[in-house]
Amino acid sequence: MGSDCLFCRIVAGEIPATVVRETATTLAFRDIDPKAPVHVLVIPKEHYADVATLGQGDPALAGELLATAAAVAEDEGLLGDGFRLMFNTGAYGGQEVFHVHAHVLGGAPLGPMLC
Ligand code: D5M
Repeated sequence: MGSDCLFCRIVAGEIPATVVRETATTLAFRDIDPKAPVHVLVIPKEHYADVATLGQGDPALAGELLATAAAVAEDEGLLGDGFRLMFNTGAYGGQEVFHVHAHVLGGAPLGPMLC
């Protein structure tokens, strides 16, 4: 996608982000407006608009995204008490940035619903 996409610009290094993990195909960085003590976004470097498009277009990359999310949860000390992994998808799902991202949320008890 490129210059029109905020998260593509983070991947390109054009917009700063607090990166916590990077692989050849994925990037994890702290959410600018955290909704929990730990709030990290995990994205594929390649542009896909949402998780449905990614899951159907490149299931292997979707798996790599999940592996990075799990590694972030481990790094952040979330595996013992648990955490939430969330993909807002489309207008009714409350998605605001249309470059697929997993929200990794934890560090405190979360309510039954969030965001
Ligand atoms: O969530 C989009 C998320 O993206 C929302 O939690 C804020 C976050 N955001 C927006 N801009 C930035 C930058 N520049 N750095 C880090 N995080 C950012 P959605 O699921 O689309 O509603």
